[in-house]
Amino acid sequence: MKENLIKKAIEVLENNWQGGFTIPAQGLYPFQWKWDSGFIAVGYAHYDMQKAIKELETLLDAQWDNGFIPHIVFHNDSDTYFPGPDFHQSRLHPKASKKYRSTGMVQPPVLGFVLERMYDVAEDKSTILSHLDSLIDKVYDNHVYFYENRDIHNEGLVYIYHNWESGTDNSPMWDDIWPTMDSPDYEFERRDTTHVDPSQRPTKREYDHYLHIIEIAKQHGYDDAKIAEHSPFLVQDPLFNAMLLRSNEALIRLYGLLNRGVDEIAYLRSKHSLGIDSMNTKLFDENSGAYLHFDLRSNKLLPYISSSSFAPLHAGIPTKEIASKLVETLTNKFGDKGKLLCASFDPTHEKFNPKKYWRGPIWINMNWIVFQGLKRYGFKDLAERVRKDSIELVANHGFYEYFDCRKNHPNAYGGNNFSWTAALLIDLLH
Ligand code: 9WN
Repeated sequence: MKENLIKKAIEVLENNWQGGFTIPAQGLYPFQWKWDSGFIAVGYAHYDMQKAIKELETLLDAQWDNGFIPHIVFHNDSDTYFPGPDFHQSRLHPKASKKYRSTGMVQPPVLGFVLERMYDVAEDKSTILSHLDSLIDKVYDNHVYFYENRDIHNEGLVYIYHNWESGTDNSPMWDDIWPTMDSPDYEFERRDTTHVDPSQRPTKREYDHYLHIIEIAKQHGYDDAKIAEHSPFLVQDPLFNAMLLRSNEALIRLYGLLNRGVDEIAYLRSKHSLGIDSMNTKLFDENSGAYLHFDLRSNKLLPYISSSSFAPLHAGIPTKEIASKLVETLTNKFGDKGKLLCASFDPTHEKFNPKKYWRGPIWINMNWIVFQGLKRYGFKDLAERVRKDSIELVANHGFYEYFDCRKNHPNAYGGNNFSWTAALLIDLLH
């Protein structure tokens, strides 16, 4: 089974390869997405390191002069996706790439630990180090961008200003934010709902909110300080910050292996320890037994547990005591016998919807993150359960975007032949 699955996963990746970068899925997502590219490079690293490197080189070629890496790079003029480059207008920002059009927002900073995984997987360490040598400073610049522009309280935690920046687009926690915004009823033509059953995607009203935040950011020329002041959406996300911290750790290790970067290491270390403390004092909630999202507008934690709540395990953020509490929450709320791990949203909550996008289904990238975290803390059985559930889901249903966690309702949803599902499955099978 293993060899056959790897063969099929490679086919998915090869079909989505555009000769320089990889699309997440045909039709539905026809451009290059930032965190997708990172996960995709992990898959390539196992069988074609040149492609892994090229994928990241292309993405980093679209980096802005201030270190910002956009969430979508629009390499072509596809009209199968909305909103496209004409809507986003990245060049409103004076430091935006002149070469590529993109969005004016980011996605979770996975690239540091992706480079590290490539190093660990590579057989020829000296060749991979020479490639990493030419990529690592760009990723470092991206971390500096975050800390210098998005850590507005100097606490080692960065904000996101849009739900698309979280990667977990329509998670129920954002439901509390939408009523605080007075979003217009826009007229626009959705494309996603022509590729996928609309009941598995966000609603029209949710898209109004998504567009409204972008309109506000555009009015301010995508200026970070102005966004921090005016965006109705401003959140410290435990997944996003855990990815940044995990990537800090990876960059520190890689600079060490490259035998350079003394100043860079010192900078990352100081931000890192501040960030770990803030994650544990500000984002960990004793009552929920989980890390939560902090809403900087209402100045309070959003009371919802999701798969993002467990991502800090991957970055070594929790103390042993907090890690045990997280595992208790994961087991009790997400892990009963009737469920596969790991739902993207608390299955015991009334807002849980097992079929709808980020409101419940299992996503393989989140499973990969949770698996790595559980393994890191020595929760071997639970880690293995997450790994096995992921593999079985793909083996039984195919390389879909998301999956039903209910054992008596086996199903797969969203886009098919989805790149990161294929790429991370290759990694989980090794
Ligand atoms: C908006 C590409 C992306 C993922 C996100 C996922 C989905 C886009 C969309 O697809 O978001 O960025 O149009 O729905 O939520 O995590 O990176 O695969």
